[in-house]
This record gives sequence, structure tokens and C-alpha cells, in this order.
Amino acid sequence: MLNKLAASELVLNEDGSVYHLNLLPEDIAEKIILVGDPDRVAKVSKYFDKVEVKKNKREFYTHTGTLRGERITVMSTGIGTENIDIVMNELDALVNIDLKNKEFKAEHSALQLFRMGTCGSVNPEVQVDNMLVTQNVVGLDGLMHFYQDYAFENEFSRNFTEKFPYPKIKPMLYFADWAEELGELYKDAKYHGNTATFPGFYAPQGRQLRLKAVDDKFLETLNDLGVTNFEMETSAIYALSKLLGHKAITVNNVIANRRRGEFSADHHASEKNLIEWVLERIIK
Ligand code: R1P
Ligand code: URA
Repeated sequence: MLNKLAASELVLNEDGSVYHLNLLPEDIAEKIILVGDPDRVAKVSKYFDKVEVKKNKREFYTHTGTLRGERITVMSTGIGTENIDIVMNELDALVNIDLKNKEFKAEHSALQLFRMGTCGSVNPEVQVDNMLVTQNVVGLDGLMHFYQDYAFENEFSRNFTEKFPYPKIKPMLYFADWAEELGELYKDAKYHGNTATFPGFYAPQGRQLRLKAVDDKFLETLNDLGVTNFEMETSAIYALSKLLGHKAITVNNVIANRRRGEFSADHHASEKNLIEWVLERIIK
């Protein structure tokens, strides 16, 4: 059969669930909140009226239930774009591949993905404990170099690509393809900005403990190129959503201001605030 996937390519568990997420198609809603930290899943689902599904494998914890009568899923992705590669492909398989026959479905289903994460700001004016919605994203992680060509161009990306001064690092640029739809839900966020996604927390984000990073001026250089904040997942979420035909938007709680050397005095309180803020907006 033309589209039939081999057992080595679409890997399933004994119960027919997708290999890493450990989920069956009926376990997820169309609206999915993605968080990095597995502990954040229960902090979100405690607001649901009812939780029907609780499953996990490795760092991927999933709770599905209803909130104000609407079905909703919250899932942890763990840290990094390599995990997002797994999350995006397996979520898409749950809705767009017939897992029994291992064939592509004729009808495409689009998911709505809401990343609710944390980040560090590189703009000295951006205050900690506030929400920042990602408009453009610079992928400095490398994942998308392995997929078919996909590049987005706008004024931000042209300026960034032209002036980015580190020839060994190849940026890939994407944007929030949510247009008026998902972005409208978050229009009153305190900040909208340009996020850079990295393959690490320390030197890749310019942190120097006992090891030197490429450049002492890394934060200033990226901020001068229009980058507002640093984190580790959004490039892959935006790019793979675009390629797979899903809608995605990221809002991160700013827990660090890297230029001022500040860290949130109570990031648990601002995490709670973020969860309530997002749930209020995505479920009417
Ligand atoms: C690093 O501490 C982690 O926190 C951020 C980064 O993207 C990375 O995953 O997001 P989460 O709080 O959603 O995990
Ligand atoms: N998450 C990151 O990846 N970087 C930060 O500075 C804070 C949260």
C-alpha cells in the first residue's frame, strides 16, 4: 500500500498507543496545552472540572478532561526541541494517521497547541513575572535543518539573518502563523516579542559558570538584533506546526531578566498566575 508506514517508522506500544507519548487517539483533545515541566501538568489540570485520562511515559505526562464543558488536554514535553520533535510527530500521528492500518487519513485534522512555558528576557526593559507572547522565533537549535526546507521571511528575519555575527551557528526563522485566530486570544499580554530557542540552558544562552561561552556580549548582540527572550522549545513548535498543519502559540512567563541579573522572587506565584491567565483565555 502506498502510504503504509513500516513498524520501524511509526512505532507503537503493545496496546496500540504511540511509542513515547503512550497515548491512543481518544486520549487527547483538539486543544492541547504544552508545558515543559512534568510537575506543571497537575498544576494545570487541577482547574479542570473533571480529569478523564492520566497517562505518562518518560517525561511525557498527559491529563485530559473538561473545563467549562470543553474537552482539553495538558501535556509535558520535557526540555528541548528534540523532545518537541517527538511530541509534534506523535500528536500528529494520533489525529492524522490511522494507527491500526498505519496509513495516512484522507481528512486532515488540525490541533490547537498552546505552549505555556518559562523564559529569560534579554531586553533589560522586560520585567520578570510577566507574560510574553512569541511572535517571531529564531531557531538556534538545529532541529529543522533535518526537515524539508521551510523558511519564513519578513523584515525581522531578513535583518536577523543579515546581521547575525556567529558563522558556526545557523539560525532558522519562523513566525507565529496563528494570524488573527490564536493571537487574538492573547492580545492583552503585557509583552509580544521575538523569541530565540536554544539547544541548552548555559553557554547556548550565554550563561558562564565555569565554562566560557562563545562571546561575552551574546545577550546584547541578540537583543540588538530584535530578540526579546530565550527558551528551549518554541522554534520547533512553530515550525513543525506549520509543516504539519496545526496551529500553535507560545506564551512564556519571564522568570529571569538576564541583562539585569534578576530572577523572579516567587516564580511559583507567577506560574499560577500564568496558568489562570491562559485557561481564562483559551476556554471561554
Ligand atoms: C529550562 O529551565 C526550561 O524552562 C523553559 C525552557 O524552555 C526549558 O524547557 O520552559 P519550561 O518552563 O516550559 O520547561
Ligand atoms: N528558561 C530558559 O530556557 N532560560 C531562562 O533563562 C529561563 C527559563
